[in-house]
Amino acid sequence: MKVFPDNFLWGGSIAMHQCEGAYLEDGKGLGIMDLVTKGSVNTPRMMHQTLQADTIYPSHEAIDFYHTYKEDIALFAKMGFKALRISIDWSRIYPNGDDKEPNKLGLVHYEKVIDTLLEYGIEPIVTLFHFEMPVAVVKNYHSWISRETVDMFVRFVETVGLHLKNKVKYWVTFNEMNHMDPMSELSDFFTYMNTGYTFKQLEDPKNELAIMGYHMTLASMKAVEVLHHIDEQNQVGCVFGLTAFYPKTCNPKDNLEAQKMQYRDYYQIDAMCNGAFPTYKIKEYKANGIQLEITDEDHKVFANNRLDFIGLNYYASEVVASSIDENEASFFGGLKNPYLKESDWGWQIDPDGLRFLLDNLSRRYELPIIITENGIGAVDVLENDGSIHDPYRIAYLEAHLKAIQEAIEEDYVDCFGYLMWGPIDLVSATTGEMKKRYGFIYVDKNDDGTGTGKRYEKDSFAWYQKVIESNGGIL
Ligand code: BGP
Repeated sequence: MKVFPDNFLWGGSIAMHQCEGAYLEDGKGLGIMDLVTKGSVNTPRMMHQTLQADTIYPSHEAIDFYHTYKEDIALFAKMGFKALRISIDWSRIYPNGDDKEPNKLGLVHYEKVIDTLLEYGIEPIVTLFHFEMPVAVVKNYHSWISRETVDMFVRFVETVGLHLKNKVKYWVTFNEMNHMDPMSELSDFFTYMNTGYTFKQLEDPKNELAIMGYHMTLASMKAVEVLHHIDEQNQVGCVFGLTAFYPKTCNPKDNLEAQKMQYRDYYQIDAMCNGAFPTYKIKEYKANGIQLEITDEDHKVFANNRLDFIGLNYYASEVVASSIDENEASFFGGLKNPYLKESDWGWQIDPDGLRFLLDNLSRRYELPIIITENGIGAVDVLENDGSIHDPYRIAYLEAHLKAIQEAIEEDYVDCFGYLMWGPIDLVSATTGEMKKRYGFIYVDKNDDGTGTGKRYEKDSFAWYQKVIESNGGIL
């Protein structure tokens, strides 16, 4: 196969609340993801107001990356990674959000992680909000409902941006805030991950979710402003988690439904790339009795801080129809697609959906795009000899990489990197399980907290090494 563009950023993506553990070490404050239980494919994770025994594993220990980062990064380097996307957990830097001074131990820790990456020539890509909000910000400031939270977040971004100046060039403001559209069916758990609130805890969910979505969008754009101000070389993007939606039939009503679902994910990208909060959204809110407070200052922020790139998280596609029979429903509530297979967790595997979205984003915004997450959660078996055979993972990744190559070659998409999700097994965000594994590296940890924590190379490890070495030529 034709090789990928020069300097293509091959690598992986992880989030600290899913791998670090050490949840109260070195002055870290309690984060919203420290208060959730483990779930399963059928049972959503539960949120607690206080710490309970069943919240303790896996998130509080996770894979102990806080202490093992050196060894783990050495393994990423062995695979030939050119880039690693990590997050910086807000609650390690400002444990309460409004602390007078940042927590130095937190800053020093992340600087060491980044120095380790740089020693191996791995480009750090830093996400500033990956569901990692101090619980105190929810309790004392009502999360994103308050504008003070926007200011606190921007101060956190500035602190980190200044501390890591000249070390980090690629920044991601937020991960998947697009699941915050109050006008469509939302997942309660995604709302919690973004805001620390479940639906039940909100007085007027539609209104409050609209305000929070707006404030997060504004916070993202202010973060772009601050990071460009700190260093004009900084490249700042935002990550969106998109699903490709297909109409069930050629009934025009099904097509309208599919388009509606697709557009659901775009209002914040429109805001961040088009220089204004979209008029269609303001009108839609107004028609539903929702009034946003948009100041003159906000208008300026929108006008002057376009993103430098778009990050795309992609896992699956969905089929929708104007009316759905519940028996036909797939994992995400859409319909099962008879042309596709699904993962052990019911996510429909569809590389063409990735090409569809890449082309779509590229034509809408004409910005460089990086795949910031893509992968398959599966049950892996550790054999007695320490090997793990995961041909399903290789097949999934290979098919998606081919789709990206087609998007670059045939649709002229400017895609500058591929960061596979979860290059090392970590705690699943939606279910809290360890057994839903994504990695090239197996971690001997189980859902009940047992296991040695030892790392093993799966078959896909050597495969990805060859992919990177050949710049995609072996695909
Ligand atoms: C994305 C999140 C990640 C990650 C991934 C896989 O939405 O950004 O944090 O976890 O999904 O999902 P899961 O871990 O639930 O399988």
